Parts: sequence; structure tokens; C-alpha cells
Amino acid sequence: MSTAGEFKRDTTYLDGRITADGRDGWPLEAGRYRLVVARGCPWANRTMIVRRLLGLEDALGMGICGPTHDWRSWQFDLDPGEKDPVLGIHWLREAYEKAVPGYERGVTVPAIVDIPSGKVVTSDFRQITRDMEIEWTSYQRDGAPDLYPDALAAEIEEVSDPIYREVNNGVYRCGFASSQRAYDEAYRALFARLDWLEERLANRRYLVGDTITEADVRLWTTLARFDAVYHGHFKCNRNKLIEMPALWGYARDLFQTPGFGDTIDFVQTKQHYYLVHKNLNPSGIVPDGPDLSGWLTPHHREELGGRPFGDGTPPGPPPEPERVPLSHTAQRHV
Ligand SMILES: N[C@@H](CCC(=O)N[C@@H](CS)C(=O)NCC(=O)O)C(=O)O
Repeated sequence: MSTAGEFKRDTTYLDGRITADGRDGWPLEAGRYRLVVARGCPWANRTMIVRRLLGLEDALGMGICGPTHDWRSWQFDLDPGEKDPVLGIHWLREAYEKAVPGYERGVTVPAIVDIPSGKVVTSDFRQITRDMEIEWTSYQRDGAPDLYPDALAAEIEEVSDPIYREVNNGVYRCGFASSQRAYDEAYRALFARLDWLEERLANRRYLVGDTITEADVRLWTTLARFDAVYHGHFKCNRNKLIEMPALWGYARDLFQTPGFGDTIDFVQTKQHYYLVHKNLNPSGIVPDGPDLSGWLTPHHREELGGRPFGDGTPPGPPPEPERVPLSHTAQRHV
């Protein structure tokens, strides 16, 4: 049963799949597809992290939209001439409309576009990371970790499911509730789940098993935005992430792990939320805080053991064009 005023997420996607055997009409091929993201978006952030951890940067290029969108769509307004240099388009909507003429649903990131035809193949963020893990294996780097070990699959989903409802989507349910009751319910569920996570992570380094898995990627992109955006903008303000010692240590540990923190642009993230949601922030003022220097402080989580990459190794630095400017990172406050 739903509560009046509850936020309802549109979860319809273009759902083509790029597979090694091409059974869905989209055969795996290096250089053929482009991942389209925006730095602010937590769902796109998952795909950026998995691409980095698996070392798919050369095989699957990435286009980065600017931080804001209007009713038309996201746009490539950060690129020279305000066009994605590979797709040659300004509005992401153009790629959705190539795929489905007269496309009327949400134009969302992340999306993967087939470069030769200019059509969006998929906007299904859950399947995108799974397919990077199971279909893109021939292009993964040496030392790529197994982010979804078969033996842990059931536990990954069991843990991720309530985290999705109450935390990842829970912060949106707080922010976009249009009745007090819907907000109260979302807020209670969010902090109850964060308390549960605080306990779970007190004695274990990662969410499932003793290595980084897809479950950590999914949770982390929300934690990374918590104090900068959700605490104020979405009224998730019982406390800040930095006031929950285990969760804050866990979030910092991953932030400092190559492939996670190096995908985060705090400036664009704040611009995205505070500028796009005019109903929540009519003045369009983007807050200056919070102080980000804490993200770089020692977390001591190594003392819990764990093997971040299992039998694999950490990825190298991001390709030069994808590096976040220092003034948009936690270094800004150091
Ligand atoms: N739509 C997907 C997730 C992707 C998503 O919501 N992306 C947001 C940015 S964080 C977006 O592109 N919004 C643009 C829009 O809805 O017009 C879902 O809810 O399952």
C-alpha cells in the first residue's frame, strides 16, 4: 500500500544489452559504444566506478554531461562547441529519439549509446554494471576484481535490496515527499537502515565478504553525496554521515580507494541537485559547504582486515580527460 504524497520513481528503461555473443543485437566491441554520465548522478556514478575498477576506460569511452538539465534533457554543455566530441550531439535526448522516434519518457543518465547509429542501447543502470562484470570480461584489465562473485550473489542482492529502497532511493523519498506523513515514513526508514549499517560495518570492512563487491559500489554513491546534498537539500538531517563512525570510516576508506573518490566532483554534484530541483530550492543558491577535508583523513579500516581487490589489484589513475579538477575535489579544503 502506498502513502499519499510518496515519491514514485520512474523505472522504465531502454533495456538493450551489449553481450559477448551479440544475442540482443548489440555485440561487444571495443570503441563501438559510449557511456554517458553526469557527475552528480548517483546511479551514473555506479557505472563510472565499475568501469574504473574493471579497467574498461579504453574499450568503453565516456561522455560527461554538464551538471544541470531542463525538461528537454541533459546536455553536453561542458564540451567544446557544447557537443559531445564523439557523438556530435548537444542534447542527450537526440540519442534517445534516434532509438525511439517520438520518445516521451525520462531522458536519464547513465545511458550507453551505440556510436555508429547514435542510438541509446540501454539506460538500465542495474544491468549496465552487471554486464560490465559478466559480458565485458575480454576487455577488463589484468588484475580486475570480481565484483560479483557467484558465491556471494544471493547475499549481495539480499543486502542491496533494503539499501536501495531505504537509502539509495530513500533519500529521494525524503526529498521529494509531498506530504508530512510520506516524509516521516521515508526519514524513519532511512535512519533505521543507516543505524543497521552502522552496526554491520563496525566489525567488517566491506558489506559482503571481505572484498569490495557491487554491494559496496551501490551503497557508496549515496554516502558520498550525503553531507554535501542529502542532509540539507533532501532534509535527511537526523545527523550527518561524519557523525556515524563506522559508516564514515567505511565511506572514507572507499573514497581513498582508486576508482571511487576519483570519480567524485563535489561542485558539479551540488550544482546538479541545488540547481535542477527548483521546487526544493527556488533561489538556485548552491551552498558553499560542507568542509570536505575529512574525506582525506586516515580511516584505520585496514585494522579490520579484508582484501579490497581480492586476488586482483587496484586500478591506475583515471585517464587525463576524465580527471576531476582539484578545486572540485576534497583537496579544495586541505
Ligand atoms: N531513472 C532511473 C535512474 C537514473 C536517474 O534517475 N537519473 C537521473 C539523474 S540522478 C536523471 O537522469 N534524471 C533526469 C530526468 O529524470 O529528467 C531509475 O529511477 O531507476
